[in-house]
Amino acid sequence: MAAPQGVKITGLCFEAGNADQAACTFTAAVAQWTHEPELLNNLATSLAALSQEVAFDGDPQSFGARALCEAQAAAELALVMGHAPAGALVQAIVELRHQMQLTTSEVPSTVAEALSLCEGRVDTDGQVPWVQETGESLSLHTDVVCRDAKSLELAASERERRLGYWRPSQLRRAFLLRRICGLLLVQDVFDIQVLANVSSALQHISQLETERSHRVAESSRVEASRGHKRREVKVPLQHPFTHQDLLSPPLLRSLVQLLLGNRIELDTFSFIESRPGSTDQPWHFDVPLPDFGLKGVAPSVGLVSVVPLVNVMPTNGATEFLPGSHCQAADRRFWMDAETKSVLRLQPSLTVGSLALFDLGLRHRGAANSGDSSRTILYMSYVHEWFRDAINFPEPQSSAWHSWTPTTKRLLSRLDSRRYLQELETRLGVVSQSTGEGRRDLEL
Ligand SMILES: O=C(O)CCC(=O)C(=O)O
Repeated sequence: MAAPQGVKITGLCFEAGNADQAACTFTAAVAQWTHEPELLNNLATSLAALSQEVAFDGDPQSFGARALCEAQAAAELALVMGHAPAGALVQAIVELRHQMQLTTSEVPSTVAEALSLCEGRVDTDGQVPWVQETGESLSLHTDVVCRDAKSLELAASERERRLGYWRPSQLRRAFLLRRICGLLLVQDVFDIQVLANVSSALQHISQLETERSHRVAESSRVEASRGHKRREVKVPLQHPFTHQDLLSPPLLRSLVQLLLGNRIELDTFSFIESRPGSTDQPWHFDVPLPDFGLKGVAPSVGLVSVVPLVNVMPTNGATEFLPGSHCQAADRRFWMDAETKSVLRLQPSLTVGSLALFDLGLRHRGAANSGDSSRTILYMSYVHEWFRDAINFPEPQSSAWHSWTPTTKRLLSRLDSRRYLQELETRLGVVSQSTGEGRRDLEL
């Protein structure tokens, strides 16, 4: 069994004092189970206790002041993630910060402020502005909060990278960016050597696919054209692509857990190559998404991770996004002609090692590559285990299925495909490995 990710941090906890030890332990626990609001609540309590144990000289940058600010971020997050008792804790921490004169009510509370890290002043005047703002009103903040690449950035400190955890204010930031913008840019997540191995394995696959597509007239199931001089190739499930440091390095894993939970699977795992001369794709989202019938921000069905294997920028066709377009607008087609409307567009540059993480419902497109070399990215979508993209990834059906009426086909699709698989296994004389038992306890 793999060692819990939090182990690196807990190792350090043994040397700490009491409140320190508790904060340390809950930091490790949150790194391991970021989707659990109760753990965030416990982290908030321990950070608040820690802040009261250290001497405070009035400096808002002091350790105690920052610990209290992080405590507030953890408690707020626990509250929006559904842990109601965190509400009282938030109030208590806000009160404490007032007493220590770490907050002021001069500055109005805004979502943008909640996004600032604990290094700066975070005013809350007793309210948690963003907790109430879960619906349509959040989209009013898009132009301010998502205005440029810098505002969407999540940069781990050296310590966070080394130990593989995010401090609560960073998690709060990620949570808000997903909600408001549908997009975050995360710096330095991947081990460069892992990506170098992936890149060289891909060059080989790319070469084989090119030779193959010359031989095979029809595009194969492995490769799909994604537009002029652009193709998507599924990566094989073998080394180095199955390396955990590629699929879920600790900082990414923690974000995916926070934003989606821990019963998550990869749905798309491909690389996308756009060659010099490729043109802009139309604005789109990748999969048909359930309509939750909610105005504003819908729960996230999944997240796409764009992992550049070369530095990407507007000149070589970095992916372009319409921040905020994941929110349900009255007219779903509103975003189709973004060219002619004054909507916010962003085409962030990304360096190798970083990634763009965007909501599956966010409109985006691969842009024209006007450079002189190919632009290659890995394209990985993390989805809830209950989500199934039956359009892009239809399951195989039996020949009987093809003879049924549309209604029967629709209703019996998954039953038919299970039966079809079983029949194939029987014919091949293989014993089915597909019991649900092995998956039940698997968590991210
Ligand atoms: O190439 C890109 O940057 C994005 C590609 C994309 O969105 C797609 O092919 O659906």
